[in-house]
Amino acid sequence: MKKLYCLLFLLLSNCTDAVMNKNAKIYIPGHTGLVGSALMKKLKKDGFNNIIVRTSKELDLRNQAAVEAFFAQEKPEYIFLVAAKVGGIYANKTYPADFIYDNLLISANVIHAAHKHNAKKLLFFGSSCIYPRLCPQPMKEEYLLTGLLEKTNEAYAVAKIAGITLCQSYNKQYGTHFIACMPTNLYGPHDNFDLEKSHVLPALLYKVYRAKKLNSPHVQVWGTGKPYREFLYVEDLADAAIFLMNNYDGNEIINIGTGIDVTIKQLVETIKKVVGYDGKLIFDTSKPDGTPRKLQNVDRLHALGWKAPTSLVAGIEKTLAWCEKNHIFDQA
Ligand code: GFB
Repeated sequence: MKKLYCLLFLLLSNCTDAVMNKNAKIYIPGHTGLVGSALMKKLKKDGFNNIIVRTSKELDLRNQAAVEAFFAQEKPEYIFLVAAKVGGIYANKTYPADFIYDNLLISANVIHAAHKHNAKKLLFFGSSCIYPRLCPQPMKEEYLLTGLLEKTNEAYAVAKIAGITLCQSYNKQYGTHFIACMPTNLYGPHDNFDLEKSHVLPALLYKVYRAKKLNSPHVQVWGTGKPYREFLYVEDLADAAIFLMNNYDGNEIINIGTGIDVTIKQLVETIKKVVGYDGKLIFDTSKPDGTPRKLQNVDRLHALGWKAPTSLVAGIEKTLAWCEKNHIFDQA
């Protein structure tokens, strides 16, 4: 029955000839960030030669008129909508107004302009925090909007759910090909390593690296260490995104992850091994744990033929090598 469902789903969701040709006009709003950088690298490596970008200084995506003028001038065919205000649990909890305002405007302006200027296809990037705080694990796409959200990232999650609904509504009303993927927690080169605003993996990699360098007897970890998290190496995400742009055209959201999660304690123990640090861990339980678990069900993605190749250890090793090569932790 499951095989038949996946086959049916494949047939229905694969009905467009939108395989990008190498000189297709591709626009990547947010090209300098974690995901944007990985996408740029992969698209160039794959021979795509007509990629247009603008820095946030050159084009403020919250400014509707400016976005409209850019699309009227450039008329991009394919859009990887990775631009967003992102951050870890502390940033989400502390700046909710910025997270909902910026992300709502960016999605509405870009998606509307993409429709108005007849873009062939757009891929919207959501996040696994859109799912209810206590939904069954692993989380299937159909669990969306079936329960209360995690309070620490509610503003961001609501903005991302609005982005999904924008895509689905334009598809319904105008027949656009706007698809939406839900990546799990990401990490890799070009990440944000700010110890307050970043996500857990870059923060702990930095802290453990610094503790080894300074011979500190211990490292501080936020929360209890008990929550589970799933981590996807960002270059795998870039590969999956291009795969979906070429092979998926469903109106349903699609999860992107590894299907494997670890506790925060297991994560920091893995980072200690990769860095070669054997000091103690101090858990600061005054800091929030957030969602207890958010493991994504990736059957839909696997049924399309894509699987994440990079293991957590290999991904952390690659990220550490990139940080050392780019002197990210030199001021440690
Ligand atoms: O990655 P993170 O900040 O965000 O935190 P979420 C994951 C877990 O790691 C939490 C713990 O339980 C943190 O308490 N943690 C331990 C740490 N030490 C640290 C540390 O030094 N820094 C950080 N940042 N965490 C985010 C959402 O939730 O996930 C975003 O707020 C987005 O909106 C993102 O969805 C993917 O995984 O809890």
